[in-house]
Amino acid sequence: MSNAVLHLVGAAVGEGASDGGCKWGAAALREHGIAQALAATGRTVTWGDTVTAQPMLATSRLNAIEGFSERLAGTVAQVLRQNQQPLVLGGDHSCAVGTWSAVAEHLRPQGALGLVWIDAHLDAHTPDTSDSQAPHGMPVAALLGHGSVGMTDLFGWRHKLRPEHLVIIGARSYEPAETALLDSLGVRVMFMPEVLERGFAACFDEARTRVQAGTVGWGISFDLDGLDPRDAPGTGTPVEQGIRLADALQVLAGCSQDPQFVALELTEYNPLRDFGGQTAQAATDLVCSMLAPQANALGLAA
Ligand code: HAR
Ligand code: MN
Ligand code: MN
Ligand code: MN
Repeated sequence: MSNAVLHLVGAAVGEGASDGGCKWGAAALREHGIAQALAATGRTVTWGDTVTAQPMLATSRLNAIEGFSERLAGTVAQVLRQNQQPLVLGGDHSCAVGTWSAVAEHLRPQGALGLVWIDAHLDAHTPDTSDSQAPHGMPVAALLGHGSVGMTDLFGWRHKLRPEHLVIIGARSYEPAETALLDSLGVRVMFMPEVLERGFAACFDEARTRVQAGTVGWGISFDLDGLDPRDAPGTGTPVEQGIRLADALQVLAGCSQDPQFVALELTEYNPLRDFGGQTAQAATDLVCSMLAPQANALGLAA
């Protein structure tokens, strides 16, 4: 899909996290010039609507995210119907429910969705297990069919993602209930010690092979806190010892050229913690690397 028009969708949501700063992430990336940078790689870029969470129309925080998820899903589904490639810019990671539900719905007539989830966290809580009750800690569980019906059953069906079609890379902050759920379902998780030992390249290679097997399309949900905070301090919840930016830029370069690559999502950018714009630039470089029409468009090795 590398020749498709790239359609940027802002996900203005911070209500899914304890610190709401990510709500301003997409607007700040836009101001930083992310669309111009993508256009400079040779892609045709258009900005669509920004979808904004509206807590004043909801009965609870979870309910606000449910309503937001439905509207974001509708927007992403429309982008896909136009044969354009969605780039969803968060926003806290609760936006993944809307993004990937829409991609799964779009692919459903042909087959299943594959997803690589890069994150310091597992995001595999349900409302029954989460101490924080923060919805951005729940999207993986919801996409796997566990959690509140308003998050699991968008478009009227459940299990948007099958466990064998998901790989999580970079996890290093999580609770026992999350590993219990993912273990019971058999999800492949590459915890950070494995990434450090094998290298991000080998891990991503395995992840891509796994999510491509038995699926008709795949994408990446990139939580910026998967990166090391030395390279990306401006995230909702930084955790030490992550994936280095230089490795990510090199390994992910040109990954969207795969004909089965459908969508990219970049989440948890918190401009209120991004003094000097280091993280905005990291985010911009990352999406340019992944979405460039040629792996060498930025002078990076393939
Ligand atoms: N596990 C913690 C919780 O559920 C932190 C969750 C989410 N934080 C994120 N997600 N940034 O990736 O409260
Ligand atoms: Mn996350
Ligand atoms: Mn995270
Ligand atoms: Mn967690």
